[in-house]
Amino acid sequence: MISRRRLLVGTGSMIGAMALSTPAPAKASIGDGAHVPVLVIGTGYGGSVAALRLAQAGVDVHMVEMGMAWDTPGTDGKIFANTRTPDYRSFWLRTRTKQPISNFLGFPIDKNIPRYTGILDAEDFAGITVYQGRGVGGGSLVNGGMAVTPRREHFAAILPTVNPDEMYNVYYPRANAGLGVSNVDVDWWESTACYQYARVGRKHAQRSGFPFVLVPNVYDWDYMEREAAGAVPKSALAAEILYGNNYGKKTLQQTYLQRARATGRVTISPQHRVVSVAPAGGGRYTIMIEQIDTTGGTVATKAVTADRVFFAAGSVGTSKLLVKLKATGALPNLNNEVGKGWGDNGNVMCGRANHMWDPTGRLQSSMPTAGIDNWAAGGAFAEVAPLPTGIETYASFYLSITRTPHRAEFTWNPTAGRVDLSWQTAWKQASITMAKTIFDKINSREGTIYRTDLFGSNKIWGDHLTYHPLGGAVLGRATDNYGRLHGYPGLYVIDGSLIPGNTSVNPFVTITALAERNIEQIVRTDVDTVGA
Ligand code: FAE
Repeated sequence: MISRRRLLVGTGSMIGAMALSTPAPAKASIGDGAHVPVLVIGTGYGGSVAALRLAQAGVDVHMVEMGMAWDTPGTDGKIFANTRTPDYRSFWLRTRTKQPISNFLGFPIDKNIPRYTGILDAEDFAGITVYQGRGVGGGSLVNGGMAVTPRREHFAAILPTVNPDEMYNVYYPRANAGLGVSNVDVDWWESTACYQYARVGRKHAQRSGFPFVLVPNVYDWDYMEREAAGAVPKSALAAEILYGNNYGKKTLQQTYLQRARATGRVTISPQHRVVSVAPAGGGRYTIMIEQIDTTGGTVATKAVTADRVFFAAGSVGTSKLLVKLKATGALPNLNNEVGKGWGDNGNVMCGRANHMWDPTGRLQSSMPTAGIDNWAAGGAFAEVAPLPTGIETYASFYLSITRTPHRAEFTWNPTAGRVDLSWQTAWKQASITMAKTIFDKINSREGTIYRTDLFGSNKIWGDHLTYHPLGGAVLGRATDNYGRLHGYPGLYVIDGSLIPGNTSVNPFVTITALAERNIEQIVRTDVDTVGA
C-alpha cells in the first residue's frame, strides 16, 4: 500500500481550490496549478464507474465535466424543462431546437431558444447528427433509461476480446445493481393506460410472429405507479425525458455519482471543458481546462497536472480529443487506431399509422419498456418508443437498433481546426433494410402504413441521427484489453468509445459493465504498483 499512499500525494493542493470570481459554479471547482492523483474527463457512465471504484480503493479523484451541474431549479422552480415545451435549458449552445422528431402532422415543430449550455447536444457532423447528454451525469440525464443486457449469444460480436463468462457472471450483474435497474410490475403494465402504446406494439409484433420482450429500466416503478394514481408530481407521465426528468428517474446523479461523492474522495468541476492532455515529465500529465459560462464562453483557463487521466468524455468527446491531440503533437505516440471503428449502433426511427380502432393512448409514459427482437433473423431490435404528445395520435413509434456493417473514422481537419467524422447518410440504408424486416411485415399483416409526417413532409425514416454513438478508441486496438491507451502509461479510455460501433441493444448497461470490468483490473494492477 506504499504505492497507494504515493498516489494520494498532492491531493491537498486540489482540496484548497480557489474561490472563483466568475459566475460559473460556486462550488469547489478545480484550481489553476492543482495536482490531482486521478483526473476523469466526463461524468457519464464510464467516468462515474471509474470515479467510484478508484475512490473505494483509496484514490482521490477529480472529475471534469463541460456541462452544467443540473442541481439548481430554474425560474419555474424545476431543474429540467419539459419535452413538450423546450426552453433555454434544453439544448447545448443552439439558438433553435433540433428535436429528433422535427415535424408533427407535417408541420415543423422546432422553435427559437436562447443560446445556453443546455442539457441535450445535437452535434452535427457532415453525415449524421449525434445526440448526447451534457452535464453531471452525461447521457443518463437525457436518455430513456432502457437498461438492456445483450443476449449472450451476440456478445462475441460486440466485444470479441472480452471473456463473456466474466461479463455475464460478474460485471453485467454488478452494473445493473449499481445503476438501480429493475423490471416493471407486469400486472400493472398490463392494465395501466400509460402503457397502452406498448401493448399495441406487442399485439402487432406477436401477430406477425416476432419475439416481444419486456426490458428493464432505471426508472423508479413505484414512483411511476404513484404518478399514475395522482399521488405525486408527474415526470414520466408528464412527457419528461429528452431534457431531463425532474422526478422518478435514477440517473447517475442518484446512483454511481452519489456513492462516489459519499466516499469523500471525489470532487467534480462542472462547466469545465478539457481541451488538451500532454506528458508533463515524471510520468505525469498536464491537462488544459477551460472554465465556461452559460453562453459557452471561456471565463478562465487552467493548467492542472495528474498522475493518471481517464478519458470518459463519451464516444464522440473522447475520440475528438484523442484524434486532435495525436494530430497536433500533444500525444503523438497514440497509435493509428485512434479515431477508428465508430458506429451509430444502427439507429433508425420510424412511425406506423394505426387504424382508428387501435388507439395508442393519449397518456404515454415516456419511459420505454419493451422491444421487438428480430436480431437473429433480420438484424434489428426495435424499441417500442413513446410518442408522448398528450393527444391521441394513432401512431406506433419505434427506435430500431440494427446490425449495420458501416464504421466511420474521426480525422483531424487542420484547415478548419476541428475533428471530422466520415459517416455517410447513405449508409443508413442498410439499417432501414433491416428495420423493414420488422415493419414491412407488421404493416402487411395489419393493413397499416408508415407515418410520413414525423421527420419532414413525406419522409418515413429518421435516418439522420443516432442516440447511441459507440467506438473511436476501440478496446484491444487503440488501447490494450483493459482500456490503457497504447503509447502513454497512465492514460485510459473508459467509456463508449471502447465499443466497436454496435451493442445489438441499447448500450449503457454494456458501457457500464465494461467499465466495471476494466476498472477492477486497473485498480488491482496499476494502482497498487504505482511507485512500488
Ligand atoms: P456520456 O454519458 O455521453 O458522458 C460523457 C460526458 O463527458 C458528458 O457529460 C459530456 O458533457 C462530457 N464531456 C465531453 N467532452 C468533454 C470535455 N472535452 N471536457 C469535459 N467533459 C466533456 O458517455 N442508452 C441506453 O442504454 N438506453 C436508453 O434508453 C438510451 N436512451 C437514449 C436517449 C437519448 C436521447 C440519448 C441521447 C441517448 C440514449 N442512450 C440510451 C445512450 C446512452 O445515454 C449513452 O450510450 C451513454 O450515455 C454513453 O455513456 P458514456 O459514458 O460513453
